Amino acid sequence: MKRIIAILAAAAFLMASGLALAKDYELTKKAGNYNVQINIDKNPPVTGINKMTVAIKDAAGKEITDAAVAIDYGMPAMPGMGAMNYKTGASVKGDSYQATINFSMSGPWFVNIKITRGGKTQTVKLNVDIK
Ligand SMILES: [Cu+2]
Repeated sequence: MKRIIAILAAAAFLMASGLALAKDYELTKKAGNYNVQINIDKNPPVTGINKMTVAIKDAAGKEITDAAVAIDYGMPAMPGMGAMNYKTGASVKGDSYQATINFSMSGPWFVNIKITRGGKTQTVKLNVDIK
């Protein structure tokens, strides 16, 4: 009996610590020749301020830090609410780009990350469900 309780306690502890270690929202997408890794500091992303990190690598795996990165995000029109559209820039910090995104309400949002480099723009499109 004691043994069973010990096993149950160990299992509960492992589950609790697994929740505590829940990872950032993370996603990798391709845009042209680039591999783009997107992280959001909240998982799931929440209403209000969320910090987004965008890491861009070329086909050879080299980090790209000389692009201009802009983010368009918003929500299409829904009953009782017109379409919402916001823009923000992302600035280089170390090997990646950082942006602050303010989701003003819960629900489905689109996020378009525009990467301009050498006169060409590639866009990464994602949909996030804001809690
Ligand atoms: Cu809405």
